[in-house]
Amino acid sequence: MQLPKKHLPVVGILGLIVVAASAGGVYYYQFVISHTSVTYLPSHRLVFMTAIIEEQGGFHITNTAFLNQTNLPGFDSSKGYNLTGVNYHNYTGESDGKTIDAHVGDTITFYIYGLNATSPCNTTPANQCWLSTAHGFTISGPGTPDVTNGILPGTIPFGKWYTVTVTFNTGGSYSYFCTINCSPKHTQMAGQIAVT
Ligand SMILES: [Cu+2]
Repeated sequence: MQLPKKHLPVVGILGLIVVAASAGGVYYYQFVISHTSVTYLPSHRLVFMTAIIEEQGGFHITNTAFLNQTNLPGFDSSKGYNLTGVNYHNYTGESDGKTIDAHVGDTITFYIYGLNATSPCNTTPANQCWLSTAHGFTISGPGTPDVTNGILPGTIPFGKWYTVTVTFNTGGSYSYFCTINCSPKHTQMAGQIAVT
């Protein structure tokens, strides 16, 4: 349909109002509503990590996925997890390789492989060496996560897999860290779990 030319400014103004209104709606939805009323269905996340002495990188997240079924994947400390026939899909989390995002009510299953690494000896104090053959793993934060599979604190022997499943019912900033004195930089072997 051809509009008469004299109506064009009116159409233009109406168009601007529609654009402004929808932009305002998006703004209201994203910045006013979502921060107060959005709730999340609890999800089950799988977090795959490696653990090596801090001098060689410490904990490192290699993949993250949502588990879309109630049964946990098969697990063996020598072979690791078995995702054959498991209903899951990958997602991309934080990019620093150490931070895990979750929502209150989420369950996280960790799969952590202990990488072998010879720890250096300190010269000061003299001959202080770290002869660890395993890393440890635990979580601390504003609440105590419910452990539904595995144990916490746990042990990650070099060359073996460790798994633990925890549910976060309290929001806040958690940290996970090694509990075995494995290297001079052991106390820095840690990462964050942001539960929002
Ligand atoms: Cu360690």
